[in-house]
Amino acid sequence: MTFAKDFSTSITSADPIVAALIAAEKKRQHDGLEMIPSESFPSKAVLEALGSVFNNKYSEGYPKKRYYGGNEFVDEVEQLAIDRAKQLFGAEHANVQPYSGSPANAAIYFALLERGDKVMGMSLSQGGHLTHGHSVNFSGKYYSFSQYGVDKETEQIDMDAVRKMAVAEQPKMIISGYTAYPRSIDFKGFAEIATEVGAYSMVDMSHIAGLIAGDSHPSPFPFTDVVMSTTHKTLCGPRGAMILSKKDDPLREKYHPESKLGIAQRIDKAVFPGLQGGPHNHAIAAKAVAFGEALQPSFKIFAKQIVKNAQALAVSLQAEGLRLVSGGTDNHLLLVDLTKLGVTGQQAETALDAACITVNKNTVPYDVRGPFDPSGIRLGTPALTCRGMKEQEMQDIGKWIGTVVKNWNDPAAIEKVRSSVMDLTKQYQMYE
Ligand code: DSN
Repeated sequence: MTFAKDFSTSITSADPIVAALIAAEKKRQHDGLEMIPSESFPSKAVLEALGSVFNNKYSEGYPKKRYYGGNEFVDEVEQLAIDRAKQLFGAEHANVQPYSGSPANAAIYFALLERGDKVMGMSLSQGGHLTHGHSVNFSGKYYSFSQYGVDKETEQIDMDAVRKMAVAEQPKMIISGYTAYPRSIDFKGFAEIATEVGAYSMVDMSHIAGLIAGDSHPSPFPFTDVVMSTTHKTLCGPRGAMILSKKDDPLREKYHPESKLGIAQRIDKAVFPGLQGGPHNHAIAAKAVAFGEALQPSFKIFAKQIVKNAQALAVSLQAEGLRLVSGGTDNHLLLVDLTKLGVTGQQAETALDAACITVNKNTVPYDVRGPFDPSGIRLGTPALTCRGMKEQEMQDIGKWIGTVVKNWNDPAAIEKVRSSVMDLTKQYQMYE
C-alpha cells in the first residue's frame, strides 16, 4: 500500500465538519456587528499569505543566519517585513518573529530585566494588560511590579502621579500602552519620566498601532526605548506581534556594564533562541502584506475614520444616556459604565450578542464588581470601519446599543434590533 498526501482536495470535501464551522464563523462575522476593539478584518491578501506554503518551512535564526537550508525566500519575506515595519513607524530596529503579544512582552522583559527587577505598568482593572504585571501572570510573578491607574475624578492618566510613583519606586522599566484606555497617551511624557529616573521606556502599542501608523495618535518614536505591538488589531494584519526598538542601549553602563550589546541585539537574542523556536513564516509573510497596506496613503484615511467613528458612536451612546468612562474617546475604543442603568457587563454582553452586536464585558476603573461580571462593556470601531461604515451608521448603532442595554431582558426589543443589524450588514459584503 502506498501513501501520498492529498494536495488537491479542498477542505469542503476533505473535512466537511471543519469546513462547515469555517462557513458558520464567516457568516457570523458578516451578519453581525463586530465591535470588540481589539478585532479587525484583514484583507484577502493578508489571509492568502497566512494560508500559504510559508507555513511549511523551518527557519530558526534570522535572515542570512539560519540553522536550516532552503530559506532563500523566507529570508526575503522576513527582510521585507522588517524593512516595511521600520519604515512604517520610523524605528531603528524591528523583530517580526514574535508569535503574539504576550510572548513579545516576555521577550522584552527577558532582554532588559533580571528576575525580581522593579517595573511600573498600569493595572489590568484600570485598563492595562495581564502581561503588564498582573499577579496571576508570569510578569507579576517574576518581576516586582508597581501598578499605576487612572485618576478617580477624570478617569484619565495623571502624569504627575505617574512621575511621583516613578521617583518613589525607581523602576528599571516603565510601561505605557493599554487595552482599555479610551484616551490619547502622552508617550513623550512617559519617556521623559523614564529618562529622569534612569528606567527603560517601553510602550505596548498593540491596540493603537494602526492609529499611530495612520497619523491618528501621537507616536512613541523615536524617543521610546522599546515598543511592542500585536499585528492583528488596528493594524489589520495576521495574529502575531513585533518588537521595534532603538539599536543602542542608552542604559547599558547602568544596567549591563559587562555587555557590549545594544537593545536591538538583546531583543533578537531574547526572541530566538531565548524564548521561541521556528518563526511562523506564514504569519511573517502576512505581516509583510499588512505593513505594505499600512504604508499606502489610503491607510491614513482609514485610521482617521476609525477615530471619527468612535467619536460619533460616543455622541450617540451619550444621547442614549450611557455613561462613558472619561467622558468620551480619542481613539478606537469606548468604555461604557452601566452602573446607573442597573445592568451588569455580563447581562449587556449577552443581550447584545443576541442582537448580533459583539462586544466584551469589561471592568471600569475602580469597579466594585469582579472581572467575570463587571460594571462595564468595552467596544470599538476598527472592524466596522474595515467594512466601510461611517458616522451615520455609528449613530444608528449607538441607538441600537442603547435600546438593547436598557431592555436587556426584553426579547422582543432585542429581536427588533437584531433585524435592523441584519438589514445594515447586508449592505456591507466581505470575503466573497
Ligand atoms: N485580548 C486583547 C484585548 O482584547 O485587548 C489584549 O491582549
